[in-house]
Amino acid sequence: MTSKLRRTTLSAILAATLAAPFAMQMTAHADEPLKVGFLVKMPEQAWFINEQKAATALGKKDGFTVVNIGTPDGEKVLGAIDNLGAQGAKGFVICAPDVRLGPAIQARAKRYNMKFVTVDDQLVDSTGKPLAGVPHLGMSAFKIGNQVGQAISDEMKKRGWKPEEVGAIRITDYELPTAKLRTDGATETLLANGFKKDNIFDAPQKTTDDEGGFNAASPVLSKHPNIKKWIVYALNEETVLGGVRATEQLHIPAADVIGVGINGAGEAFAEFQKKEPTGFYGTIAVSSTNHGRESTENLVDWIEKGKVPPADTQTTGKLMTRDNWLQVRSDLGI
Ligand code: FCA
Repeated sequence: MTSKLRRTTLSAILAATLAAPFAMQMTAHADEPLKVGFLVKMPEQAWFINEQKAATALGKKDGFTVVNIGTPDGEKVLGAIDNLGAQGAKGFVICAPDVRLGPAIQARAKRYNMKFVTVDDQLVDSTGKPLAGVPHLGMSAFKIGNQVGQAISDEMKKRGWKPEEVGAIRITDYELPTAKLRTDGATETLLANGFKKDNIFDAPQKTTDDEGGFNAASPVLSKHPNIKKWIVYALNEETVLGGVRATEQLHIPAADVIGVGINGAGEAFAEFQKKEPTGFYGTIAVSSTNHGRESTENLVDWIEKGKVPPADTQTTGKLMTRDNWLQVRSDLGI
């Protein structure tokens, strides 16, 4: 054997040895049914519980497995992708805890040759633009914000409130594009209906849940004790509920508060079932069931049939209040 030939043989053996564990890993999972992940930033929030439930139900019906994982920070997201990779999963749906994790998530998915789609919060690249090549399904955020603004304006008129005597707590998360679009949409419609621009006060939130809303709204209320009537809006109903709780803490009567959220999930239902109406007037309900089911279906069709999902699917919402919540809930299949 010439030394050149020996070298070639040796490197071939080396390559085969190195490749063996990967090949074994692939064949070990080859006969198992398809497995995909469903990763959400807040696994305790009713919205995300519904999405994961819908994904799991679709898997049961169509014969694939969904691994539901809660990923509240970047480290957990990357760990979850590693975990899915080791289990032989072929892809995942994700609502990430920070949309700027986009390039890191994309790199990690590539390592395991996994496809992924985003739901609710669209990932961005290093320049802040939507991450290319990652299909997304989310709310038509600005339009749904417009619906929030319209619902508040209509209710203000119904209660005979004069714009000059009303303050607005706009609970914001400007790091999250869908959140900014939602509150911008609401602001636009409120102003178009005669709301006073100077009476809108920003309350930046740290987390997009009740606690985040409460902590953001409280200092705004304390700073303006002369304002007696308040409206509250934000990216979702959990946050608005936190804001409404802050008005209750200061003994502002429910009749003097109009909070309108977005989502239409468990928290709003619980509020509508309270004996007396609270300052939480309503919410723009969107079907979390459809979000969970359709995003998963898109991913699975992509993996199994090579059908690339639409780049950006935008869903619509409907105003849900104490009066119609049961009907809207069943219409939307939530
Ligand atoms: C964001 C919010 C959620 C829900 C979702 C559709 O992720 O944080 O509450 O509104 O968009």
